Amino acid sequence: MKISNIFGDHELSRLDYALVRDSDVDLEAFSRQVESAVDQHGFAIIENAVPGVACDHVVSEMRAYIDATPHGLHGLGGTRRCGALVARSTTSHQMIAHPAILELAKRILGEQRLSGDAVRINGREGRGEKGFRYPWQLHLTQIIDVGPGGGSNDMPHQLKLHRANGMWMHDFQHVGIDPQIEVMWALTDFTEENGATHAVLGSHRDEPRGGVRGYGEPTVQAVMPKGSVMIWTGWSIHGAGANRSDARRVGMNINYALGFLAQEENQLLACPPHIARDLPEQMQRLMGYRQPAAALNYVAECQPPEDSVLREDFDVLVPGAHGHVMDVKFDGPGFAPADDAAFEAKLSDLERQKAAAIAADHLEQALHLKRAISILQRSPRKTKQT
Ligand SMILES: O=C(O)CCC(=O)C(=O)O
Repeated sequence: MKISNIFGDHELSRLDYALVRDSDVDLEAFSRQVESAVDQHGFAIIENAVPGVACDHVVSEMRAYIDATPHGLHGLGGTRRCGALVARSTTSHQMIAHPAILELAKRILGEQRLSGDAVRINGREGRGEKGFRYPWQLHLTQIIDVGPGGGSNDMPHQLKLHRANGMWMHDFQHVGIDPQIEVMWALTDFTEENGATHAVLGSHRDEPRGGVRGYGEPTVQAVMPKGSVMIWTGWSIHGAGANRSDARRVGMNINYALGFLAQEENQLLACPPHIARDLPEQMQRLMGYRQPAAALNYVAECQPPEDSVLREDFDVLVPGAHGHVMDVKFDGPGFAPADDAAFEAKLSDLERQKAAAIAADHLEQALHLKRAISILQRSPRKTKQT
């Protein structure tokens, strides 16, 4: 459907992912088309991005959390919102790491390919040729369940039309940068009646980018079958619609943002190391279990997350938990004494402390000690040989 507003002539473009999945259309060419639609209109829809049954699985994996959440928790009116999807829904991973979405995130965030944007690093400016890209990561994962009556006077949405980039402390609008993209998966069919997301097409091109002109413009709704996904920029004005049907409208909002900004939903807390440890590396990295640039995001003894918190027995309260080799010429005595007798004495002392902690029902303390024992046992005892 074509519309005209103060931002020009626009349409909500729809691209069919079946072209990539079932024929030989190249993923990069497809993503470039989506990117071009987002660039022109601020929004684009990918249909058939995943099979409908995958959406049903996500809803059933999240059902207990959705049902345990009141409408309007945190003042969000007629919507129920549940996050921590990486930890709670394995099926959501195929959407969170959907190849077309990741390609778009790479292009729009990493390479800043939308009009007016550029990557700017150390005085250089460009469009993200290899090695000259911004790091980006997952920013938020959230089921948005708009119940019947959601958006009515009785159950008002408090968010209404807005721009996601309104959330940052810094005013990025004059910087020529897209700090985040938003993605809304239809887990049930999105219809006009049940509150499909409203979009003000072209509003990402307001001047300045965070301007207010777009809020009075007519919206189009993201009517789409389940398994489809709408993508928009952090500058694009949008909002959940009212649900006038008698069924729930269930969407899954997954946002991505630059890796040197704070995450809206803290992924490292929402999916803590003891769960993240068992996930695929791609998912760990998307959440931010990595060092996105230079020293950013290190842990304890300047270690990357994968060499610290993601290791089974890493314990920040245990000296030497880094497990790296010590050199007697430069380093201290290490966690593992070089002398065999001292080593055995330390081991049995830790065992004794652990047994005492268990006997006293100090299970947390016992866990630290268990890890300390494990680290002691695998600690390099280089000092002995040198
Ligand atoms: O649920 C929707 O359709 C949009 C929700 C939204 O824009 C938001 O909460 O930021």
